[in-house]
Amino acid sequence: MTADSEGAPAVLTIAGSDPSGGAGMQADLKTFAALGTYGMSVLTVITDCTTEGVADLQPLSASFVARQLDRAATDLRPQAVKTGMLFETGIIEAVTETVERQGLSPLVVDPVMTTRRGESLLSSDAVAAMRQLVGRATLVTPSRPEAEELARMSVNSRLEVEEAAETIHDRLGPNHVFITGGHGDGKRAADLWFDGETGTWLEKKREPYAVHGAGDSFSAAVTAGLASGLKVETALRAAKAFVTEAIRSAPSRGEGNRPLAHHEAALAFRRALKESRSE
Ligand code: PXL
Repeated sequence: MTADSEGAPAVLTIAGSDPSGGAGMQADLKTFAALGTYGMSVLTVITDCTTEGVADLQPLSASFVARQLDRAATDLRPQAVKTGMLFETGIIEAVTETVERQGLSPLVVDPVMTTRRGESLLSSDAVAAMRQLVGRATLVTPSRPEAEELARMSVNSRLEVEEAAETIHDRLGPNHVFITGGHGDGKRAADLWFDGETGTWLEKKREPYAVHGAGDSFSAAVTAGLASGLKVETALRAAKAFVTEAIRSAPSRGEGNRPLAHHEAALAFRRALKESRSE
């Protein structure tokens, strides 16, 4: 047996850098480590970002992103892959082509388009390429505004969240759709999971403060779960428990929104796994 097969599962993120450490690649790698997986990362964009938001960004060339991905995935085969901020058409197409050629799976696509403050993290002509990538995903995890863009409809009620998930599934072709913050009534954080047949709401209490990097950390936690061999449903439920606890224990840090407490939340993920095993 090789050392690889005995070690922690390898999991890869293709994402942008957030120097404040709360979102993007940094959030993904912290999540992977907290959940006991071996994290790998392909950098797409360097941002000038703090807890107060993204001030500027510089994308790498699409060919260099593709080369990093090709070589990293050949050297250390990841057991699951997620995408975060890809920013422009060239990078999205290069990632789509390489993921396909390398047969990288399962694939979680977090179709990063905007921050919670509404800052754009995707160039306006890149939505078409993003829709193509979403079609290759095992799971896509849009926020409500991103779901509106992908489904090309406005979403203002639970029923419309359900319709948007079905539309994304049927028109674009991912196996599972998970819309985060799908119902913003203030008190509950309610997300919708659609598996191609049934929509299921996952709900937890919402904290009364804004956080930085919750969507990234959630999709990273699901990807770590899939790399560890969990079924999609088990990975989603454990990731929701993880991100809820990482938000609950987030101390105020910096001038803006709170970055999450990834390490404090690892136990919540493991507890959720135990619960799903005993059901
Ligand atoms: O949370 C979205 C996001 C993704 N990736 C990077 C970011 C952000 C938000 O700030 O900076 C690099």
